[in-house]
Amino acid sequence: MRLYHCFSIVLLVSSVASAQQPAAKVNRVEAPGKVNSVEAGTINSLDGVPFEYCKSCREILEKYPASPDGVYTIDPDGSGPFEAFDSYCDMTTDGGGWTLVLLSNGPVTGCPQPSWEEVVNDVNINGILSGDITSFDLFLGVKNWNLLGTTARLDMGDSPSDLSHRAYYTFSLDPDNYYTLSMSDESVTIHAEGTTSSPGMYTYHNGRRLTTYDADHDLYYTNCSLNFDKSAWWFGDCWSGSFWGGGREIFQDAPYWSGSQSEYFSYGSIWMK
Ligand SMILES: [Ca+2]
Ligand SMILES: [Ca+2]
Repeated sequence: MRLYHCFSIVLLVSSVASAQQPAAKVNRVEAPGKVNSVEAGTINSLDGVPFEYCKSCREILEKYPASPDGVYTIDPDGSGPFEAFDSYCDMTTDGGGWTLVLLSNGPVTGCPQPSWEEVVNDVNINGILSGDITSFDLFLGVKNWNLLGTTARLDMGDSPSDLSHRAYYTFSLDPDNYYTLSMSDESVTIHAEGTTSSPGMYTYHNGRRLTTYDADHDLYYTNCSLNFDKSAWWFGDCWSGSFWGGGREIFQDAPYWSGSQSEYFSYGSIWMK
């Protein structure tokens, strides 16, 4: 865990040495209006300047260019009402600065089963968030996604170092219509398997609304989430694949796409920048 101050670039000079040391368990800002008041025993300020978290992995890397991959605390809306939270940053791939928003290591831990309130607001994790990206699953609350950037990166394959697909999209979610998925400008850089360049994410799920087990916004006559292990997803009628797989009874419990044949993966992730 690393704790970085993002108030001013001036501070970078005086604080960069200590900032690159692993920090103790990170402080939470107590209330939105008390940005400079954090829990006792943690950093209250640097040189008298109130503490602020960086808003994204991209901002951390801009201000601390030597930052490695790992878990960081970010606060995407800054002094706004959303609480800061811990997430994983990819600081090396394609220039770095990528904030993890969705991660599936299906065979390891199953899938998160967030309610609508949880999928909007919380960091939904199976396992333990750590620097080992193959050891947990994550579905970051969708209210944060637009704040992290406008480019999404999709990785899928046997592991982070053995990818079958990588694609980039201009990406946003519509909070006024159940976080409808809007993707465009697909750009594929790795395509080692299957018959479609982008395995179902763009070709089928673009324009779909987000559904959870307790909030049915899909086109099927029942709730697709309940058919597929209570996973939250941008179902249509119901899918051409999902990062969470089909549930334990029918399809493998891992990233799966039916847009082309035999696309079963052990690892999938989506990043924003
Ligand atoms: Ca905030
Ligand atoms: Ca339905």
